[in-house]
Amino acid sequence: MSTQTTRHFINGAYTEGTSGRTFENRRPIDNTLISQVCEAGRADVEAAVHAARAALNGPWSRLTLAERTEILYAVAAGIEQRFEQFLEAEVADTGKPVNLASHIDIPRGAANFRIFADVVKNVSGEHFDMPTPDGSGALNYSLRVPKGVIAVVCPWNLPLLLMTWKVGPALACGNSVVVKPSEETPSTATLLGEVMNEAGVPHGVYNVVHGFGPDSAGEFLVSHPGVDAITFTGETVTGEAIMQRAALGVRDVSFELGGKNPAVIFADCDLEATIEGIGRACFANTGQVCLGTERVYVERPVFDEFLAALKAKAESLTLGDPHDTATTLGPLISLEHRQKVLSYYEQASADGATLITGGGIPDMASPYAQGAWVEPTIWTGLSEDSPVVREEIFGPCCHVRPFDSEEEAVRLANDTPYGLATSIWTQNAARAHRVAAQITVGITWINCWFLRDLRTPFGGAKQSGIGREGGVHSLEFYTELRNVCLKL
Ligand code: NAD
Ligand code: 6OD
Repeated sequence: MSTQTTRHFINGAYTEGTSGRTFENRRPIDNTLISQVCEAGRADVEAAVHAARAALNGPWSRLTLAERTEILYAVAAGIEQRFEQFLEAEVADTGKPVNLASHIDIPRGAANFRIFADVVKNVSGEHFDMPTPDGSGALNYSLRVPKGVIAVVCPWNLPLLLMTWKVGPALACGNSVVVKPSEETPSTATLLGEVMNEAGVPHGVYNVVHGFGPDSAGEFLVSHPGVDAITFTGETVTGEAIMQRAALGVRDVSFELGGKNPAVIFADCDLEATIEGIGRACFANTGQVCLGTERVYVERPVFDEFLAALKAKAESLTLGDPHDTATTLGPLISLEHRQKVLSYYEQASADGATLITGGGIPDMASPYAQGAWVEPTIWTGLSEDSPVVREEIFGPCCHVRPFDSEEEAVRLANDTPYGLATSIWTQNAARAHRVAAQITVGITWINCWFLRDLRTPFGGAKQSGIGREGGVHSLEFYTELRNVCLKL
């Protein structure tokens, strides 16, 4: 069987580019080869940015808002028409269960275009009448104009969902984009090129270049002076590197970065619903969700009961064939990432953790023995300064610790350089409200987790990000607000 090639998508056409270099894309379930991926050189990134600029100055800018949004609805419909193709591509790249990808990743890929088409159709501007010395007056009004060519640099954990979460609003606001998908998950961004063409998106509006970060497509793209702004989702340390590049030319950034998210569970919570929510927050997508919970603080009276129930939840997860509807846990994204996660499992044991469940590599039958599987894992008994409690692991694991007062819970939750998300579990609404106000994060869930309304502001505090996207908040990043003063 011939090996497939994953190509760049530049100016409406697939191309192998000019670098002559390729890299392997492998299935994390069994480490078999999916495709050889073309790696973009500087010339390929240059071609993509050039195409994006030409489209911006050409046909894309001449469309009316109604025409542009109709095209975005067609993109959403196109994803839905090719649902199975997107699903298969995402499942191959990530190993996530079809149950998960078919309910979250792929539907959100379509929804991200629809919601932002709706948002931009309903934006109103501001205007101010002002007096002038000659008495005739002046009218100030604001215009929102596209920011330009946007670089979209993506991670691997929710590839289509997180990429379209940026491309949807960028295109809705009239920008053009050059996307750099994660080297681990190049397939769905590539497939989207076909949908863009079928939906009538002018060539050059949506471009995809493949490669790695440093000294590869990612760095070439964010360093390119033809890029007007950079939206990035990934690790905080990568955000720091990109921000240095963005400083050249004083380009704007929107960053969704790492987290070490706490959950705070009070004794009066609905324990069954809490276990269900925390089980998802710790283990969904094999713990590879930036909003996931890796620190769980539980009020002492329910600590033992909670821990036993969470252990049972972890042990009920079924690993295996992603196409089997009984499968609830996939592998990690790669053997390399598994090495990182396992190093924290070893660190936990070196730091004297009590292992409640998991802690290693599961016994997987053929053909999965070569895959990047890891056991869902729970610890207690670590001190708060252990790297296991301080650093983002991005695996299916959590540390659970008891607390004795609301003040202590808030102090523990806030003791981190990150500030992405938290969840609070209690039936006391006043307390929930009080605690929510004190935990420094961008996103707080009370008695739920990852319940998303795409109109709401999304982003992180502290080292978890810069800026907010979602609904009208996305317009702050994807448009320039221009004031016009008309002397009457
Ligand atoms: P990563 O930072 O390693 O890579 C993300 C992307 O950046 C990849 O496409 C990579 O090739 C590229 N890249 C790496 N170095 C670069 C450089 N110097 N210049 C330009 N591009 C570069 O992140 P990851 O491992 O793919 O994803 C996991 C991380 O993403 C976790 O830290 C997770 O918390 C975070 N994340 C955050 C959010 C959020 O909303 N806050 C969402 C998803 C993931
Ligand atoms: O739901 C979203 O829009 C979003 N940005 C989710 C991020 C998940 C992180 O892994």
